[in-house]
Amino acid sequence: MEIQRRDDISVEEFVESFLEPNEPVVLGPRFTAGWAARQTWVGSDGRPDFGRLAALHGAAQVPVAECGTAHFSDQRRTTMALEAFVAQWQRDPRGGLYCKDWHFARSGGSEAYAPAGPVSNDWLNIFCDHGGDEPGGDDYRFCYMGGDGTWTPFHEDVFRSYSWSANICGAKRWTLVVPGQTALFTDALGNWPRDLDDCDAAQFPHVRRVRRMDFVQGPGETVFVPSGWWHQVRNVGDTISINHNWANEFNLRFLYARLADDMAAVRHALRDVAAMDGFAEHAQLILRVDSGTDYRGFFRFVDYMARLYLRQFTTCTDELRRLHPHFRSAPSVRRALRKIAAVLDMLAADPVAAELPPLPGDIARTRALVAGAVAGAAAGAVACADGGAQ
Ligand SMILES: O=C(O)CCC(=O)C(=O)O
Ligand SMILES: [Fe+2]
Repeated sequence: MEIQRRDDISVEEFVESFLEPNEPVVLGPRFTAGWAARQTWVGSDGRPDFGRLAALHGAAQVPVAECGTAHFSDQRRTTMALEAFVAQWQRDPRGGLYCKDWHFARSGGSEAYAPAGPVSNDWLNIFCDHGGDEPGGDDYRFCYMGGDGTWTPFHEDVFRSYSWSANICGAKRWTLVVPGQTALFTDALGNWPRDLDDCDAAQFPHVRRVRRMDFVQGPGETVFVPSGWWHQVRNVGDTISINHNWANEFNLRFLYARLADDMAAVRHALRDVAAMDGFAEHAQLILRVDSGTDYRGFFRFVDYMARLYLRQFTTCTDELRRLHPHFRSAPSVRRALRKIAAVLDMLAADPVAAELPPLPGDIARTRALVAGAVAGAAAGAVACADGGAQ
């Protein structure tokens, strides 16, 4: 299958053609052309300016994967100063060291780039900035850098979130798998291959039938990875990228479905002790360790966003001011609230939530507030529909 590409795209078209249908796309280099990172980190030969990187961020402690190793479904990881990483990278460009999941914005890098308008509707990072301890508690803004052949094994993104990933320099070879095919690539124990192109045919006999998109992302291009599209990525030449995991009204239901599925798996694994005192709370604890959040954490996220959108009818909040104006126009605010209402309805009907005080009451209260707004109580204008000026 062919990936779609757009040199330019309006936010409205991105919503209609990619966010709503949950389809991937590669956006052209114009979306990153103005980034400081693209100008200052890259030499005139198009390769990383190693000296500059070390001078700017050398002291930062960064997580580094050893791509030649396996650690469960991932790779072995260490931490080192960026300066040491860059020195090793220069010394041995094919040594397989891959700086990944470095919380780059948190280490002072937020001036180096600005998310493109179409992907600015980023509730996960708004919630993290507000100090919400769930889901996750840390932000989801990363920098990746590594030499030719460094790679990320096959995976689905955290919480079934979206990702966008922009190349500062270098190229990436991507494989994206159309959702709904997990039966073709998991074995009886629920294991999946680290590399779709190099796995045990006896363990994964159907892997060749998986419908997938294979493509190369060039310098400056941004890949949008929709929710639930498993993927693996391999760098071609010395490559630096910036990416965010993100979520919003369009994939909130996928995040909830993922949480509910994970919950069902935990309850199944613990079925022999289901009668024990405090079982519901124990199951939440395990869910939290396994999946990075639990029912209360997920509700706190939805509740925070619901209240933020409700406030839009009277105040232009700083949080939403960061989004492209399309995403805070009156129709978008109402659409976000409708989609939040749908997820709150599912949570209210979920027997797991019913057993976790004070969730049932909290869900009912927020649901009533959102339902009131959706039904037209706040059908008028919103406070900062016009690009943020109040
Ligand atoms: O660039 C990589 O190595 C991995 C990127 C990725 O998995 C993502 O953006 O979701
Ligand atoms: Fe990913």
